[in-house]
Amino acid sequence: MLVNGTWSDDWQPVQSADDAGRFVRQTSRFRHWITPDGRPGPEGDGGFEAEAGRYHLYVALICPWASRTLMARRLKGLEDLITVSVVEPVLTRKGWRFGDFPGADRDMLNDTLYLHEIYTRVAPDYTGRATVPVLWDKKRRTIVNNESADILRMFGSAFDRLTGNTLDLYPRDLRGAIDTLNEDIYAGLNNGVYRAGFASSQGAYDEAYEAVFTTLDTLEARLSDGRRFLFEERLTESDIRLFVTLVRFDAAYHGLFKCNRNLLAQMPALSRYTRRMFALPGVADTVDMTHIRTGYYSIEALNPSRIVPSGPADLPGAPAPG
Ligand SMILES: N[C@@H](CCC(=O)N[C@@H](CS)C(=O)NCC(=O)O)C(=O)O
Repeated sequence: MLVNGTWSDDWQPVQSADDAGRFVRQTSRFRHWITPDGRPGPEGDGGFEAEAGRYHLYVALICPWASRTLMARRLKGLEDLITVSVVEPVLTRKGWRFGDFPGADRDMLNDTLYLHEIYTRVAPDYTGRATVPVLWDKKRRTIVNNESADILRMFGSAFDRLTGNTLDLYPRDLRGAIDTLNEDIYAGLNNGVYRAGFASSQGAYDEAYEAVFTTLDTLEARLSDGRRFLFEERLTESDIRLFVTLVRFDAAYHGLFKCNRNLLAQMPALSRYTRRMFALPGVADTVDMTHIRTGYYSIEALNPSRIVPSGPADLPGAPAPG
């Protein structure tokens, strides 16, 4: 991580822990919002008006948080308006790196090798982890926002006047219910799997494992009536937030993060749902099983040999076995 703008060599992929060994995720620092007219959003400064070609997204395809923003970019038809760079899947001792791994990019925009250089360019005294996603403003040469939940929400509506896209990922009448469900999915599942994987005590792991499978059981029951999405026929940001964790579950969380009561493939409604989401136009392009597998299993603290398992077979988006 960065400490006062300098890369610290004792960086660990495992984030901080509390006294009981529970994994603690850092809060994001850059919280400005792109809005249709440049007025400030719920947090941060104004001056970030929705414009074609002005913004750039730095992502990792291994990362569920970054993948939320990539999915929203596709589903909201923002591909021609917002450019993207993908880091390599392996988190190095200096954090995310740009390079030649298939499906990754060089940083053509800021000409950096490591993502942390982008953070210090904007905040020379930055202390914290240099995380993806990063939403970059080419005009003001600064970071707009590095919190995926914010980026997902602003992509949901800020550019609608430019794109004419009317898909409403956060409809007014569902907002309360979406916020509650997002919170449950975040605590029990999105972050729950990380709490299981990065727990540093048995008690913290047990607690997280319990939360993960309680949440999955609740969602399996909710989807068993055959509904297409979490809110019946309406695709919302909750679906995006759920999908990014489900699609990684059997490939990474079941094995590496020890969330192994069962595979997602053994939960019929959730499996059907995951494939349905995967089949939505453009979504498959945001899922790269090679990046996901290589990236997660390269976390040395959890997998010292860094051997990438071959199975399980038949994952959505995985290259055919052979
Ligand atoms: N709250 C952030 C979390 C992002 C995050 O934790 N990203 C991870 C990858 S999945 C990361 O970049 N980690 C780098 C590090 O910890 O040094 C968000 O949702 O945007």
